[in-house]
Amino acid sequence: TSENEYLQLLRSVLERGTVKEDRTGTGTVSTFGYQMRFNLNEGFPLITTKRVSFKLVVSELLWFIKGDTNIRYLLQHNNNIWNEWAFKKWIESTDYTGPDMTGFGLRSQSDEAFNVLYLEQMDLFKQQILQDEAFAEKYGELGNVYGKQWRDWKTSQGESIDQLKDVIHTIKTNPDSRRMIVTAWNPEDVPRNMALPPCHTMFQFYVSEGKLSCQLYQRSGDIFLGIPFNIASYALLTLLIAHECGLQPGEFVHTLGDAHIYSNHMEQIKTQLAREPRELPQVRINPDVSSLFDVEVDDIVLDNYQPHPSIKAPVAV
Ligand code: DHF
Ligand code: TMP
Repeated sequence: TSENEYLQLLRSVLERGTVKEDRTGTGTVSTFGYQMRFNLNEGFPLITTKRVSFKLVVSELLWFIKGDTNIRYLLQHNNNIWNEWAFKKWIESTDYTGPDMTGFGLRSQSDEAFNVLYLEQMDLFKQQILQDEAFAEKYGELGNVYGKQWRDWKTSQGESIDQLKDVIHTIKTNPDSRRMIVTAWNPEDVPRNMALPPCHTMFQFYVSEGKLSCQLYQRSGDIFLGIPFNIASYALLTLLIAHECGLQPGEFVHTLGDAHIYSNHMEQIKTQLAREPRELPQVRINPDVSSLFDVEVDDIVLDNYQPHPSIKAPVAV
């Protein structure tokens, strides 16, 4: 199945990658420039050699599509994948008066006593985001990340551009266009205004023979944790837009810049590579919903997903 594209990436970086330090202090093995292709008619590319939570993929994607950049929505959907980056802004603020959390990402992995304190503070933080709207507005905000740039890019004239709406309009009215691009990389905002500069930087659509394809350029990819989510997320976005535009799905092409395996994911990857990929699942979209902007969590159903067990790994902050 097309899962082999992903397993090949793992093997290729293990074989050809070079050791490289990184921002988080974790250390990686890395390569530069790589491309995978997923035929969306061969099943939905949700990795089966470990369990990937499709629910989390769906709620994160709907959060982007809504243009939301506050983790409150994610927490309301039991999605914790962006917590660390909001928490980091909170503990670095002057309003935070708890125990020192500097460097919590690495310290929580090496110091068990600290980890207990960290989990306690993280829990308090999550509760406060959920219960206190004013607090959430201030500290749940990740800045001008994906949702903002996709739906409400601010021009120098103070106008707003809805890139996602515009690109859907072009797919419907001028499908041969070679300009169907959405970019999250806003060079004005990157150094000022973001918890994490966008990893999935820009994507382009392509229509041929009634099929919609999508290519993503991802500048930086955490091969074990992030990339399985990114593949599923963009594959789903392509299905949803094809559904709205009355097209069949084509391919998802995933192009990577710095593709890396973190040094503390090596054991996990060996476990995963020893497993046999299984048949890919399928995704069904509620036929009664046509607009991408009306889709809700329950309109998307995953069938026949029988993965190997999940494999835990620490995320580099
Ligand atoms: N930083 C780094 N270093 N790697 C990332 O993949 C990453 N991804 C971000 C933000 N920053 C990042 C957003 N996406 C997980 C998956 C995707 C994601 C963030 C985190 C993650 O930890 N997944 C785990 C557990 C998920 C759960 O059940 O909560 C997994 O096993 O897939
Ligand atoms: P960086 O900004 O220093 O590149 O760090 C970002 C890390 O997060 C890097 O390991 C890539 C990873 N990442 C993904 O792989 N996918 C994602 O969707 C996101 C947001 C991050």
